[in-house]
Amino acid sequence: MKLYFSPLACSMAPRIALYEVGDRAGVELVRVDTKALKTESGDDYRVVHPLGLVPALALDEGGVLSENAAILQYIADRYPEAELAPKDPLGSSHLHQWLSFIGTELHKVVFLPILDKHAPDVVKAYSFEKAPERLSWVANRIRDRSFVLDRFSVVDAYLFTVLNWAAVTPIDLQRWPEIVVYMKRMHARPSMARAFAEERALYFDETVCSPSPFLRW
Ligand SMILES: N[C@@H](CCC(=O)N[C@@H](CS)C(=O)NCC(=O)O)C(=O)O
Repeated sequence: MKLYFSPLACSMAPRIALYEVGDRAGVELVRVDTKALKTESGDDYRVVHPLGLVPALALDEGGVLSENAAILQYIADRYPEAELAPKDPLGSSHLHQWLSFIGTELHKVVFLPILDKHAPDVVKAYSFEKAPERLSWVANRIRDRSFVLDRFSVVDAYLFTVLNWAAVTPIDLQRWPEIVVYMKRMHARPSMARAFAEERALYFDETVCSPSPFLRW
């Protein structure tokens, strides 16, 4: 299996999930420059994913999966012993509910426009205005829980990855103490700490800017 990723992008979520699985996943990590649309060896990334987006997961049996929600679900289903997703129908629907919410309401509605330097100010303002209600919804959910679902799941991998971006936006997560506690708890998990440390090092190597924004966990 090959996971195509870009440092600290949403592709960190499947990396975390694969670290939870451990060595048996036998994953090869392939870094992508999403601006140049090239892999680190100079291959045209559009051959893997025509839209040039990460993550993409090239499967041993052939074919490529894209979309975080699908890739995360696939990893959880392929390695059930890692217990990365509930198995009962309602638990499974809650997993889909949260993966969809994170992918649409947080990733694309809130964070993408704020992080995209080409997004017009009016779009950024719209996203900034939408953030508090959505983050309060997350905070309410995790107030008395260790994880979004009853136990650790791929939802937490995706949520940690996306909320991590707040550090380089004007969104101050300190307004939601439950989220801060959750992020610290997630970062204490070996799979998260490893993925974050590795990708953070690659990211700052690439951008040559101060690492301080991502130091807070
Ligand atoms: N809906 C896709 C979104 C993927 C996505 O937006 N990936 C970003 C990184 S977080 C990307 O590849 N951006 C590069 C670009 O927009 O050119 C998913 O959930 O996987």
